[in-house]
Amino acid sequence: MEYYLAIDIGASSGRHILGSVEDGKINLEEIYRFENGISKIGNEYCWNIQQLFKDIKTGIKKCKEIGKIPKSIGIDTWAVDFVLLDESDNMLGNAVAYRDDRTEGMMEEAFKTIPQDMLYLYTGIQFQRFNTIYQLMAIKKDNPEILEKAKTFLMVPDYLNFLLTGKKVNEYTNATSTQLVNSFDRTWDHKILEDLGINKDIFQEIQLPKTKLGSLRKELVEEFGFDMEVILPATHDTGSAFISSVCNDSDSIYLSSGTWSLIGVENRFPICVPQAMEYNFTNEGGIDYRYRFLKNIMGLWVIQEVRRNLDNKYSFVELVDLARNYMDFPSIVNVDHDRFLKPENMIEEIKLFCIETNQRVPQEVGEIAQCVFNSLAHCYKKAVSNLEDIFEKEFKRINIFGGGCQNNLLNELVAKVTGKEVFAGPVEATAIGNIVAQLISNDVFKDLGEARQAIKESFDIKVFKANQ
Ligand code: ADP
Ligand code: LRH
Repeated sequence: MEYYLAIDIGASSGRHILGSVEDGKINLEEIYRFENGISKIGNEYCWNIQQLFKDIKTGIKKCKEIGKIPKSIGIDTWAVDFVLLDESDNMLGNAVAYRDDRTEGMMEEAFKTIPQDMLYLYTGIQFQRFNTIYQLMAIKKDNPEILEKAKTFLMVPDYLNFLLTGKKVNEYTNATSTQLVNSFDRTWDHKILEDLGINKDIFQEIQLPKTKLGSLRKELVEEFGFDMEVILPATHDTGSAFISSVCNDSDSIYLSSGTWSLIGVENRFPICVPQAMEYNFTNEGGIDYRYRFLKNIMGLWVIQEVRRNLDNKYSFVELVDLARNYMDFPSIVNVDHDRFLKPENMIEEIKLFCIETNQRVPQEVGEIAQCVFNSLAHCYKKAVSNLEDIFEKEFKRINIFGGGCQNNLLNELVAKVTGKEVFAGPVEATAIGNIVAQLISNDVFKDLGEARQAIKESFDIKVFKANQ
């Protein structure tokens, strides 16, 4: 049996999942899981990259312990965040997280140099204040010496790949999330970089998913007691997740449900029409140059924060069960508002929103959870209606995948509120997409079509009827 290892690191947790193929079906085995999150270093919210790399190594060592040494591995993570390296390849500053408020006002600053509509036309990328472009502008304003010393720009998974292999490349799907890649040329947009005064030489060659990066550094081979090939999946987790949609027809909408909810469709070309910009839909690069035309919605981050505010006393399953006691709770908050990006206290912020909008203020834990899930479903409904406006057609179903698709209450609410049939699964969509890129690169599957067919046949999908 040949094994392929996906290391999928989301904003809330990371996991090592071994994939193998038997009789055309994909089997998964989770061998290691670890926490991820942001914490303050000085006055900045940061990722602990060093700890992540330790966890990556611990999980790789598990493969040897269980006697399943993978033929190749691939890493994917959340998007937009990066590190800058000096001439000796040391990190300059911290791995600052996108929720840090250093980017406040930076979008408006960028638009002074590049008009907003031109930026959208060049890149097709939505306007989120945390995009890499605005993070780089924040560094330029607050710590210009960092950018002056920087010799290398690597996105988080690029950096982890560099630590594994010694090779420096920027993988395409994640690079597009920077809002610095031209959506038609599919490479760094030097005009944007020049206009913003960012040194173009720090950016690496863009490499596509399925590229074989090479073997491990010598010292790691010694540490692990084996070598393996590092392959680029769609290193942007959402790019890998969308590969695993089981509804690949033109009547289906995809919803990758995790810390973020990413809702949209897959296209062969970017859609940069004014209406798409007005609705703030993005055209992120995908495998085989598929474009994910989607909207970012605040997602299960909101319930993660509620849970944290309650000292993690309740599991996600318990929060869903408690919410079921308050199905008629009426208040709806605009979860998509920037105020929910990193509030001091999520529960208080939700209550405040209800007070300000003259709605009933949730008090019980179940009321708060119900308010969050119902609000998410209503937010999805709006995005669906935006999509139907742009495509001038009605979509029939929504395929929800990722960790959040285990929330049956949310699945039911989405079916009820949007009036669309919901297909829930696969849960580990991102890891599967990551493994599939490796499988195609290793000629186990001939192409994406064959791989998607295998995904459909390999994983259980739950159906929620619209009128339930
Ligand atoms: P990330 O974007 O961090 O990779 P995941 O895809 O792992 O996120 O999804 C995490 C989310 O999935 C959690 O925030 C939680 O809301 C939801 N979740 C995970 N397990 C369950 C479960 N058993 N029941 C309901 N919801 C769940
Ligand atoms: C989801 C995700 C999303 C990005 C956000 C920063 O994990 O990658 O696609 O917009 O994190």
